Parts: sequence; C-alpha cells; structure tokens
Amino acid sequence: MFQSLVLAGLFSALSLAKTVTYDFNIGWVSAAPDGVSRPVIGINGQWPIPTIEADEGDTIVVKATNNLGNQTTSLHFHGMYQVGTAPYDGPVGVTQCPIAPGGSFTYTFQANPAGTHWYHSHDAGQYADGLRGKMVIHDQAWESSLKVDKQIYLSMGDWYHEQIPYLLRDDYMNVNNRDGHIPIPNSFLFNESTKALDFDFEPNKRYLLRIVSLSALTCGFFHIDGQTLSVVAVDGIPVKATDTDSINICAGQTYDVVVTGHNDTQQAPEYIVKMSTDMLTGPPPPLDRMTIIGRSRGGSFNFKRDSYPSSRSLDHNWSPNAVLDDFDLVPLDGLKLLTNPTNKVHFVANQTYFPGIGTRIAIGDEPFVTPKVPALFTALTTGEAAFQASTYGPGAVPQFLKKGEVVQIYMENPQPYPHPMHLHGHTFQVAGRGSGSWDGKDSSLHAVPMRRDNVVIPPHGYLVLRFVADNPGVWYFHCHIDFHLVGGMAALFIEAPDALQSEMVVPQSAKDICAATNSPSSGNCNGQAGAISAADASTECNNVYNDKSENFGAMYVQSS
Ligand SMILES: [Cu+2]
Repeated sequence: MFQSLVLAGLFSALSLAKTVTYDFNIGWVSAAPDGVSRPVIGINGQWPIPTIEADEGDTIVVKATNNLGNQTTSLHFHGMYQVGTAPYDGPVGVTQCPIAPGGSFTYTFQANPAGTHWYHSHDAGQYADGLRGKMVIHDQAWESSLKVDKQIYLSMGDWYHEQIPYLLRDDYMNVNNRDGHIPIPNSFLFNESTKALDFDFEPNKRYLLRIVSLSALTCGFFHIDGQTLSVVAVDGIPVKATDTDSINICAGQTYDVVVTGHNDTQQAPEYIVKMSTDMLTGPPPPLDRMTIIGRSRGGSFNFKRDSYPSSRSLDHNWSPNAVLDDFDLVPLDGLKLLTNPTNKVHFVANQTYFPGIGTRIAIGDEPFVTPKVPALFTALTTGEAAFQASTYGPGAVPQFLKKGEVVQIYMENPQPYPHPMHLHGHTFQVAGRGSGSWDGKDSSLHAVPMRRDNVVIPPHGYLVLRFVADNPGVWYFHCHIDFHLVGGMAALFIEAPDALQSEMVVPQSAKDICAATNSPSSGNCNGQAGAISAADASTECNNVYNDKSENFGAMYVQSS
C-alpha cells in the first residue's frame, strides 16, 4: 500500500513535468535606462531581456543564437544545479567554448532547484552590458504555504555608460591600474530603470517580492517605510520567516520577501533602493544617481496617481537603521552543520600588481585565467591524467573533490573590501563568518547554518563554507564582482572526474562551437592528449604570465 502510494505520487509528479522552450536571439539594441542612450545586449530585439519561468522538475531548453556580430557570448543559469548536465552550465573556458558571432548553442537542463534565480552571460564580464535577466522556478507547495496573493519579480543592479570591453581594456585590466581600482558605476537601476515603479499594495493582502541583484560591482539596499520585510528565502533556499527593516543584496544574490499591504488609505508610504558604497574603490556617483525612491500605494485607488499624496518620508540621504544579517537566517529544512569534512580547501584573497601586466586578484596560488580547453572537457577526455593539477594548468586553480565527501572551504580576506563569493553546481552551508580569522573549531560554527550559493566575505574577515560533493562536474567558485572575476578571483572544483568520465561525454554541439572559434574541445590545458608536466603547463597553458589576450571583454577577433 505504502509503496503504491509513493509510486503514484512519483508518477503524477513526473507526468506534470513539462518542457519549457526559449528561442533567444542575442543582439545589440539601444536603451537608455537612466536617460543616457547606449548600445546594450538584448534578446529578440528587446531589453530588458525576458524572464525565464518554469516549475521545479520541468526541462528548460534555451536556444541561444549569437547575433552580436562583434562579440562571443554564453549563458549561465545562475542557481541551477545542472546535475548531469554540466556542459550546459555556461561559463566560457570552464564548461564550454564561447558562442561565436553567427553561431548558436542549445542549453538543456532541469529546473532544479526551485526559487528566485537569474541568468546571464558568463563570457568575459559581458553581463554588465545588459545580458542579465530574471529566472523564477516555482515550487507550488512552498508558494501556497506563504499564503501570498501575488508575486512580483524585481531586480536591482548597477549600470555603466561605457561598454565593459572598454572598461576592462582601458581601465580595470590595464597595466596602468596599479591599485586594482574598479570603474565606478554611473547609476543604480531598479527593474533596469532609474524610474521608480509604484507598488499597488491592497490592504492586508500579502505579496511575495522576488528580488535579484544583477550588479557587476555594488550591493543595494531595499527598504519600505513603515513596512516589515519578512525574508522567506535567499538564493532559492527557503528560510524560517525572518522580519527585518532593510535588506542588502549583493551581486548575484536573490532575496524572497513577503510584505503585507497596509491599511492607511490616506498616504502612500515610500520605498527606497539605494546603492551600497562599501565595494567602491573611489568616490560614489551623485546621490540621485544611486538612489531610487518610489511609492507603495495602499488602500483606495480612487486617487489619481499624481494627486495621490506621498508620505515623503524618504530622501536620497537615507541610510538603513537595521539591515538583515543573512548569517542569522535558518533554513526551513533545519539541516544541521555538516561535520568531519574530509577535504579542506584554503583560499586567501590576494591582489597583486604584476609588472608589465597589471593588477590581478587571486584566491589560490595564481589568478585564474580562462583555459584554452574548457576544463570540463579536459576532465572528460584525459583519462587518468584528469586527477592531476598540471593537466588543467596553474591558471585554472584546480581543486579535486571525491564523490560524496564533505568539503570545507576556509577563505580569508585580508583586503579592505568585501566580496560576494559564488559557487556553481551547489549551495553551501555558511558555517562560519567573521572578522579576523577562524579558530578552526566546529564549536565556533553555526549549528544550523544558512545555505545559499553566493555569500559575502567581510573585509579583513573570513568564511567557512561546507557542502557535499554530490554533483560530479567542473564547477566555478568565484567572486561575483564582474571585474574581479575577469581579474582572476576564481578557482575550479574538479568534482569526481572518475564518475564524470563514466557518465558523460562532450556533446557534439559543444564540440561544434569550439570548432567555430578554432578552440580545442579535448585534451589537457594545452589541447594535447593525456598528461602534461607541471613545467610545461606553466609555460604552454594559459596563465597570468603568458595571457596573450588583450582582456578585451568578449570582443571577437576573426582568425584568418
Ligand atoms: Cu571580489
């Protein structure tokens, strides 16, 4: 009886799963989200780009065609585990070759896990030029439990007037940038605009706000005057509802917040979205460029929009009274701290000026440099050599994981700036976080840690992260500040290459896009069969000392 019920449940879940298909033509369009017109990367002639939406367990198929003409591209589905589908994770040089102008690549993966996520280019800093959109995967049971009347999808993020390839070539990656200065954004956008939208909150109705940060650099505060924000999920992981006055969302993070419409029919309380300045390496933009103040209308809608009185409670000088500390959140499933990690990885943020090259930033022994052969394809095609670091080269900063083991990342940040650290293919427990360094004891870690896929390491502080290596693949771990990612603040987890080799091959369509850019799709970091010595890898494979690219964003140079 029990067994047949389980089977019946499984059958109905499977029979409900559907395939959701998107046909995306990626190309340049003109837009002026802050009043200044510039070329931006749109989809099917539109910007902002469409939202990807599906139910948990659905199959999502995205055909990405590159109509940019002058740049390569790729798409990453931020937050998706990609179990068994690592070749469709998206980062160029890690799980795929770039899609050349005129080419296309079809991503097929399961909508897993549910939650508020996003998708974006993962090719040389390109998403900050506009190829960044929302992705919502529905879990109907969880959403019903929230008893909300409506869901509202929102984004925030910083914005530049100059295109990323020029900001990288002439500024951040330039040999003259001796201190790692990052270009200061020109504006901060809410739903890809500086024009404030109005919320139409009806009295006592409950709203689920799904908020994504699409930022390249800065975090942003969100606050509604006179309203409590009830945080119910972060990065798609449901948490015990936690009330707060304000939240601070950093590059790549998502927050799900429930608000209840107020009863006051006479006034429209204001909300504010404001760029946080703690990651800026120079003076912030003018206050009115980094702040969006809008109205959360409530009560009677008989007022005409312009005559509807605002409480005028907020101004550009606003700063938060209290901000949620995400370290205090508790996952709804109550999963306890993973103990006895058998693999302990130690990273230290390290910014260095390389004479004749420029300022680069690393977490491992060397700054990450995009490999010639996507590291996943190296893991799939080098047999026994797939277990040796030299096979991937020092620029790939490879870390090897055994299937099923508990992994601990202990990361230290001696720098005066915070970094949002993101892991592909997994969520991790944020077991420890603080200033200075960790005492190394489990007793000083969180007993029931929050899980997410993107967490901020504080300045002059540390993180202790734990996860189970239950997803064979090659997974990027990197700072989500787009400039730091291009500048090398990354490492690769080579997870269970033995299992990978028995379960997966390089898809023909992936080989085809490599061929279109004259890139190898198999072999070691130098594109040759089998092993390579450490000495040869350090000279022949891509690394910070021999990186011949001009780091010119995703700009495409047609080879003759
Ligand atoms: Cu960073």
